[in-house]
Amino acid sequence: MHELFATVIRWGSPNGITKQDSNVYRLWDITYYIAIPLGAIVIGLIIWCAVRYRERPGYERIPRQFQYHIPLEILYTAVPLALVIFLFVYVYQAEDRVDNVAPNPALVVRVDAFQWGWRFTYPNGYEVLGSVATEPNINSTDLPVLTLPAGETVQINLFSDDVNHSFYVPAFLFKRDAIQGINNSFDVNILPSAAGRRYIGECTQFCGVYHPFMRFWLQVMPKDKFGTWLAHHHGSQIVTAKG
Ligand SMILES: [Cu+2]
Repeated sequence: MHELFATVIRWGSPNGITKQDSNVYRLWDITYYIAIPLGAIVIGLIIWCAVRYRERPGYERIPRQFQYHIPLEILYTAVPLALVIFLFVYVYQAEDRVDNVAPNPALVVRVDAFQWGWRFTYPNGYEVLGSVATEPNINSTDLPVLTLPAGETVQINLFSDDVNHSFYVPAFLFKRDAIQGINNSFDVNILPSAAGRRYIGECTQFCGVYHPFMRFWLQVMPKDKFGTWLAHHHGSQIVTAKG
C-alpha cells in the first residue's frame, strides 16, 4: 500500500536501479509535470466554454463571431513551441548521458541474442547459455542468469546471431536492440542498493515463435564478491527452459 501511494505521488513511474536510468526517470517526471497543468488548462477551457456558451432561452443561438485576436494567436503559437524546444533539448541531453560509454569500464560482458535465447560471455571465457526447448512453460523460472556487480561501470556489448532482438531489463528503465552485424554497446552502473537482488530481463522485439519465452534473470552482486564469483566460474553453463 505504501509502495502504491509512493508510486502515485511520483506520477506513476518507478525508479530504476542504475545511475543511467535517473536521466530517463527525470524525463518522465518533467513530462508529467508539464502535461498535467496543460491538460487541466485545456479541459478547464472546454468545460468553461461548454457551460458559459450553452444554449439558453433568450440568447442568440450563435455567439458573436470575430477573427484575428493577435495576442491570443501569438500565445498559442509561442507556448507550444517553447515546450517542444524545451523537451527536445531535455530529451537530447538525457539520451546523451544514457548513451555515454566509459573508456575504461570495470567489466565488459558480451551478450548475444538468438532465436531463442541468450548467451552471456565474461572476460575470462565463462559463458552462460540459455536456450528455449520446444513448448516451454511460460511460467518456467529455469532461465539463464546474467550476474553483474553493483557499484561499478559494466559495459554490455550486445549482438544478435540472426534476427532483431531487444535486451530489456525493466528495472534499468532502458532497452537496446540487438541487430545482426552491429555491436550495440552501453554502460550500466547498478546502484549498490540493488546488490543481492534478482530482476527479470526479456527480449522485447518480436523475433519469432518462442519470443515470449526469451527471458533471463539479472542477478546483482556486491562489487567485492563479484571478482571471487567470476574466478570460480569457467567453461559453459547451459540452461534450457522446459515445459
Ligand atoms: Cu528475441
